[in-house]
Amino acid sequence: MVKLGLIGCGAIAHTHVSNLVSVLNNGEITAIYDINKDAAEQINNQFELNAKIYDSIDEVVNDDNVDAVMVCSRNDAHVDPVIKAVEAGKPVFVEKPLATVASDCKKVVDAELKTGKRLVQVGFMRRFDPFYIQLKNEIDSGDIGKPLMGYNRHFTTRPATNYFETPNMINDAFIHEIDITHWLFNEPYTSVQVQYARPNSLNTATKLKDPQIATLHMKSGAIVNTYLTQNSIYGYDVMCQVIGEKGIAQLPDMPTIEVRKAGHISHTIDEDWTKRFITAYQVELQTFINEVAADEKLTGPSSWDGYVAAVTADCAIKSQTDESLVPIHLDEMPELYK
Ligand code: ISE
Repeated sequence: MVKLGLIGCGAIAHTHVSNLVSVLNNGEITAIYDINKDAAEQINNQFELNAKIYDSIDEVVNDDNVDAVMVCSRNDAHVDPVIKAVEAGKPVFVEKPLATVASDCKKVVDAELKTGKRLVQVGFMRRFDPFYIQLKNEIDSGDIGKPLMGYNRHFTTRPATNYFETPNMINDAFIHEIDITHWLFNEPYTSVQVQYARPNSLNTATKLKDPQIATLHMKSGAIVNTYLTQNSIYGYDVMCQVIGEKGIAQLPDMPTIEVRKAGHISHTIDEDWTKRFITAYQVELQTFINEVAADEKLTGPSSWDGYVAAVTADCAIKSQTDESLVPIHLDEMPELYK
């Protein structure tokens, strides 16, 4: 049994813990910390975890009854616990983004490189989604020819948090497409541009410009557009279409059953993103637990992937200021991540 220390007890922690206690094997929460102790107690009671509730991150990380750490705190509070876990030599699963700025991600990469071992898995769960995996296999098979361009839709029903601001569209939402697109296309980005479309009058987040369109340019000349909103109102809707030289591959429009009734054909569209990606959340965490249990090299998205995404996100946030095309420069990938 892999004993896990949980840091941060918000919505995504509930998703992971619910999966842990009901579907996953070989993992249990033994220690918890949240800046708000009531939240730690609430999750402990709700899922009958019987975990020890601590007053600090250090106590969780250094508890002998903790084999690995799960960081589910606010996006801007990931780095400290991740580095502490790495320095204690403990594997750590951290929710996306690894950090909200690339310089913080670099600190994690450097701390991990010092240990000479991969200890970090970042929660880019889309890489574990069965449909994204099929899409990648199709592209990698070469059957649609070289990928030339693409389109993503990333529509969230309503803002993920009540403090959602314009840059969060990038480092909280678009970060998923940043990670998945270069993984699908097998090549690095050269530049990114963010533009604003007509403002949605139904957007209630006063510090959020919504909707946005982000364009990623790749080394080969391939271009991928992503339409982003946190106010789709009608439901959570994710699409990815890749256009190749000989054909097109795309995610199913709605991965739910089709119903024909009363003169209509319909699909249910969930409001909640965790339902669309529930399998992906389960497989990513089970993969982490299995690899930790077997003391194997972690194979999920690495801190380097988190860093690459954050470098790109930094450039996209820069573009948000004047909608210009911002060049992206990446360092050489260290051996540990190859
Ligand atoms: C949220 O934080 C997530 O991570 C979801 O996967 C994403 O689709 C949503 O837009 C984000 O706000």
